[in-house]
Parts: sequence; C-alpha cells; structure tokens
Amino acid sequence: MKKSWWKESVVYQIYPRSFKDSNGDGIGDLQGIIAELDYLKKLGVGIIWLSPIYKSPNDDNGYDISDYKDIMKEFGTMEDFQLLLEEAHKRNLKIVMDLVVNHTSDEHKWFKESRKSKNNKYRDYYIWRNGKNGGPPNNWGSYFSGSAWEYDKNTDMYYLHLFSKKQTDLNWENPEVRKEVFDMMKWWLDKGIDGFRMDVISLIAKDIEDGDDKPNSNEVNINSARVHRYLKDMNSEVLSHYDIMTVGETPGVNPYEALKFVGENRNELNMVFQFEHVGIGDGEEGKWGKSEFSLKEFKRIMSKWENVLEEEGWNSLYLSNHDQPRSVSRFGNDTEYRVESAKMLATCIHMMKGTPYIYQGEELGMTNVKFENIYDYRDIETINAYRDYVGSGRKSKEEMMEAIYKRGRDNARTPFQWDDSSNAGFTKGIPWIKVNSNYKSINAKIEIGDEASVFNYYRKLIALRKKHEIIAYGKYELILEEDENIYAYLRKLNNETLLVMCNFSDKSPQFDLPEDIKYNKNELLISNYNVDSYEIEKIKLRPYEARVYLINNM
Ligand code: TEU
Ligand code: CA
Repeated sequence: MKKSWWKESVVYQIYPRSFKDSNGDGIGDLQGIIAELDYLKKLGVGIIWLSPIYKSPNDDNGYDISDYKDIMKEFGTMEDFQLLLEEAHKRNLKIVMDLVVNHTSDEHKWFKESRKSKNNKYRDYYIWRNGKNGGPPNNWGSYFSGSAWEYDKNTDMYYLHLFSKKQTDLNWENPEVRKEVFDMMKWWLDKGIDGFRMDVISLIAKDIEDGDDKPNSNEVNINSARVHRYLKDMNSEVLSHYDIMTVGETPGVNPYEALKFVGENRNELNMVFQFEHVGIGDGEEGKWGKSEFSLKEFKRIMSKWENVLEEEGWNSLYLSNHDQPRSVSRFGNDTEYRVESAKMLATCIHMMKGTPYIYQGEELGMTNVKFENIYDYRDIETINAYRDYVGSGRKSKEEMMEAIYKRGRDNARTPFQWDDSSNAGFTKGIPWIKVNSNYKSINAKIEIGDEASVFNYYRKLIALRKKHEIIAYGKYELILEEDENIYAYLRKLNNETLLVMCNFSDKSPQFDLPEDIKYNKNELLISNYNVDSYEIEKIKLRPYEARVYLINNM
C-alpha cells in the first residue's frame, strides 16, 4: 500500500454560499472563508474541498458554470481566490476545487454559440438530437424531475441535460471538449491548487442511440468503457504531472467498478464517493419515498467497500455533504442523544480505513431543518420535486414536506452556525436561506469553549489520526457481524490492533467480544462517555456509546 499525504489527512468540505458572509449581502464569500481559516486549523483538518466558486447564474448554486476561469461575483474576485490559496498554504491547508465538467451552464459562451445554428463550430460541444413523434428523442428523465431533454426552437432540436434545463451536458466524445477541459484544469493547477473533486464524473460518457428508451425513465445509458478512457487521458495529460489529490463523485458505482477508477495501477483517480450507504432503504421513489435505515445493511455496505478496496484502492469516508441531509439526523439521533450520536458517528467513520470527509457544520452536530413553507426552500431539486409530486397528486403537500424534512438538500445548506448572535453570526444582512432556529444552542463559539463538545471530540479524533499510523493504514476487519445495534470492527497493523465499537441505538446492549482478541495490554484512546472500568471482555455500551481501544499484541 503506497503512502500518500491525502491518505493521512482529513478533508473539510466548504459550501461557500453558506459558510461565512463578509460583506453583508447575505451570501457566503471567499473573504469570509479567509477570515475563518484559523477555525479550520484549530479543528485539525489538512485539506479543504471548496464547492464550486466559478462564475455561475446559480440555477444549481454554482454547479452550473458559465465561465471556468472567473470567480462567481457573489463570492468575490480572482484576487480574493489567490489570497485564499496563499493564506491556506501558509497554514499548511491544501485547497481542492470542485470540477464540474459533465455539463456547463446554458449561459456559458460555448452553449450560447452551440445553440445558434447546426453548423456552428461549438455545435458538437453539446448533445443535440432530433425529437421523435413530436416529443423528446427518448424517455430519459432528469435528476431534477421531468425529461432530460429540452426543446430548442431555434434549430428545432433537443439538447440533453441530466440535471436542470440550465445545466447542458457536454459532449465528451468531442476531442475539442476534452482538450478545453484539460487545458482549463492545467490553468488552475498551475495556480497551485492541490486537486479536484470531480462532479458526477462517472456520467460523462453516454450512449444515445436515437429512440433508445430505458425501462424506467430515470436511468441513462452510461458508457463506462469510454469514461475510463477519458480519465486515463486526463491522468496522463494533466493529473500525473502534479502532486495532487483527486476524488470522483460516482453515483451508481459499485466497489468492483470503483476499483477501475481508483486502483493504484489504473492511473485514473485517487478515490471516489460511493452512494450505496446514503441510499439505504430507498425504493423506486428514491430519496422522496419511504426508507428505513438498517444498521446491518450499513455494516454490510461499508465492509464491502473496505474489503474490496483494501489492497489496490482507497476509500473516501463520508456521511454527509451539500446533497445529503445532516448525518446526525439521518444516521443518529438529533434530539435526546444528539451530542452522543454525533460523536459516535464521527468515531465510526474516522477510525475506518480511508480518507474522512467532514461537511461544514457536521463537526458541530448541526441538524436538519424544518421550514413550514415550501417558499423558504432554495434547492432546485427540492422545488422541482415538490411541483412534480404535489402537482401530479402523487403526494399531498404534507407528505412532500415530510419527505423534504427527511432528505432535502437544503437541510445541509442552512448557514453555518458561528455563534448565538443574529443569523448565527453568518451574516449582518438577510441570509439567502433562513438560519436553523437551533443556532443559539448549536454553534462554533459555544463548542470551541466546551471540552465535551462535538467540535472538541472531532478535534481529538483528528489528532489521533496523526499520532497512530494504524488509523490510516491498518487492515479493516468487521466483527459482531450479526449484531443489529452495534457496529464493531478491528484495524490491524504490525503488532497493534484497534478495536472500534459504536452503538447505533438508544438501547444499552451487553455483548462478549471475540475470544481471540488478547486484551493483555490495552489503552482506551477515545470515548464519548466517561469509561471507568478497563476490563473489556464483557462490554455494556450506553445509548450511542462509542469506544476505541488500542491493543498491543506483544
Ligand atoms: O450531484 C450529483 C448527484 O448524484 C446528485 O443528483 C445527488 O445524487 C442528488 O442531488 C441527491 O439527492 C452533483 C452535485 O454534488 C450536486 O450538488 C449537483 O446538483 C449535481 O451534481 C449536478 O451538478
Ligand atoms: Ca457575501
């Protein structure tokens, strides 16, 4: 297993729009991030992943880029970015940018040209097809409801958009598109950035035979062979020339396919984000349908990814991001046991083999939000789904609001809670989205000063990673596989064993540990409760209790 800086560090994801507003317009910005770099330094993370900061009309909050080489005006200027990069590097913080090249905004100059005429030089930068029987070329659906095709009367053809109508899919079959993207990547890397998170990179090559209908309309035909060929080209022409970190966002990819992306001898990417665990229990309505969390399913999925990528690959470890609900609400208990379960979830993820990702606010135990009125929501995916489900009568307003409370993306996009002043110290103006009303009791200021806070627990977890090599490189082994409440696993390196136990329930299960773990010399590294007895043969865990023991097998 090759050692690398990005295998030994923790990534912190910033959603700039909601992180810190420095100029009172209610929108987070780059100067706000610069002002809070010392907060991140105190937490102990080593890498910052910035969600997109490029010029954008913000149809999908920056994931619709109209100029890859300019900064979104709401976020500041290129000078602000250069300062951010400099100040981060001064603090030994690396900056990873969000590369969104499956699509551009329809306001990008390439698309403005492409739609002008069928023989425009940019026409084939995008995916245009003739309609069929007076409708779209096929029945593919958009992730954001409705058809994945939009009719453009100027040339009497349809263009493909897997996401919003204003996010027009690029045609990666076109070598000129690949060259434009690779040149743009070099332009940013030559500024000194430290890598890329690659938006839906597993979707960039589609097979579209006219009339190619899919059994159900929310599938698209991905040509994964071409995806890998393009990534190999990207690696040889761009990535391999820099000491950087790359992580691909790969919805729908299983661990065996993931090995083709991240295998050390594949020369493509370093790691990928999988989606199996965040989709546990989803039915055909996906995130908007009924779904029950099952710990056994969670353990099975996480262990499968740990085991399959053990030798050749590397895992990314996350429970939330800007597309997912807050982890303590989704996987823990955000009422009576919010603090204990937030710490337990952090332990479960941070002691596993792979690079952990903290999503802004997760280190505080920030929770989901409930806005009474759909008009308080901002996310295009949520707004489109509401119109689709309620408009069609498939769900009542109440049912749809419940679905949004559980899994809507705005749960993770309410302003970061800095302190108990107005708007949680996020802005002196009117925030672009309302602040969660629990900010007076959940905020960075309170938690930094409280030794028993979620923030300080994360700080200790990250410090452990720097102290014990077994956390980064120890071999993973699931134990207590059948237990429905406890997630327990081992990590083994040389003569050390890490024993990690997480109670995912509000019960207090008693259990015996496997005989073959010799306890002669053990040290309790961290726990979210006070643990007085050191005998660990018979363990009784309290609600959402987590413990990590270092066992020396000398
Ligand atoms: O997300 C891709 C993706 O799979 C999302 O559709 C996600 O699964 C869904 O929103 C969960 O409900 C990436 C970005 O992370 C997301 O913010 C963008 O909206 C999307 O691509 C389009 O760029
Ligand atoms: Ca601002």
